[in-house]
Amino acid sequence: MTEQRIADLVNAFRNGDARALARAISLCESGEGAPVVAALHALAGNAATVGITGPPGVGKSTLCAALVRKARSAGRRVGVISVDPSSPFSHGALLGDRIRLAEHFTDPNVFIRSMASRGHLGGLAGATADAALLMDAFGLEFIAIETVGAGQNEVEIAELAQTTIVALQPGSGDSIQVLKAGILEIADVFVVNKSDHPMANQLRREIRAMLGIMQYEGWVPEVVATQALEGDGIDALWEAIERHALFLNESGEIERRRRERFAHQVRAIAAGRIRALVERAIATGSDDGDPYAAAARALASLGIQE
Ligand SMILES: Nc1nc2c(ncn2[C@@H]2O[C@H](COP(=O)(O)OP(=O)(O)OP(=O)(O)O)[C@@H](O)[C@H]2O)c(=O)[nH]1
Ligand SMILES: [Mg+2]
Repeated sequence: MTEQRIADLVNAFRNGDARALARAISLCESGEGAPVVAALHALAGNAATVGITGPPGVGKSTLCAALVRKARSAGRRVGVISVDPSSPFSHGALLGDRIRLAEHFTDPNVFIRSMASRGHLGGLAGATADAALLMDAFGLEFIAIETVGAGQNEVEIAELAQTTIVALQPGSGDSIQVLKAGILEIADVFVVNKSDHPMANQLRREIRAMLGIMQYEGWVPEVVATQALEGDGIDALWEAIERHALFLNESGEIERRRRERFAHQVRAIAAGRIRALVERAIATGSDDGDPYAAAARALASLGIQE
């Protein structure tokens, strides 16, 4: 893009044109977002970002839609980022999200964006972090980021969001998954969704028992039971999010998280670039003989001497 077109885009963005926001995010997705982020990042820093993660089908999108409704009734301008772990174009889940978020599609104060986490340099942290930053800079005040829990995704969402919600459902063995995936360290709020299920109380007990084993300093994760479809428990969830935000502000933890998020983004961008350069060196190098020597040659071609 020419400098003039970038300047026009930045101007339209500053004037509150939602198409400019969409365009800016698309540029980030195609790896061309650097000048736009450079021009706009200073406007960010005011949004509350909430990550919602959990196993497939647990009700993340339904929770997300309910939280959007809540944020709108509190008068906040809202952004939603729905991260699809595979392709956003082939997955049925996206259609489902559109249906669940349908009532918000016509609301000019709700900006909804789906993204693929694969295929971006830096994975989830790459374009998703850019999108969250740009939505924040655009003046959206509550940003919800949904991603399917798939190992690394949960950890990344916790780096990205101020408040991380881990949604689980009763009768699915989810608590075992939590232990395995290291989710206890990253959840700020646990949601037991579909709490009309007979096993809901057991799941709550299991989560509480797991929390009891951990040594938390400061914030101890809350456990909220919801029935997202009916809107039950959403007020309690909203209050837990607000308590967590208050804790972050009063303890100064918010600044530490901001620094961590920044470092995480820098790491993702820099590592993504190095990876791309290494891939290029591999593609153009010879593929016989000693892999260590080939790696050293690839690094040497980037000016890195071991
Ligand atoms: N009984 C019951 N069903 C629910 C509840 N919340 C969501 N559902 C249903 O569960 C199904 C999955 O909900 P989604 O919100 O799409 O779940 P998700 O976690 O976003 O799913 P993926 O994005 O595909 O991983 C839908 O059919 C919802 O209607 C609930 O509290 N109780
Ligand atoms: Mg979903």
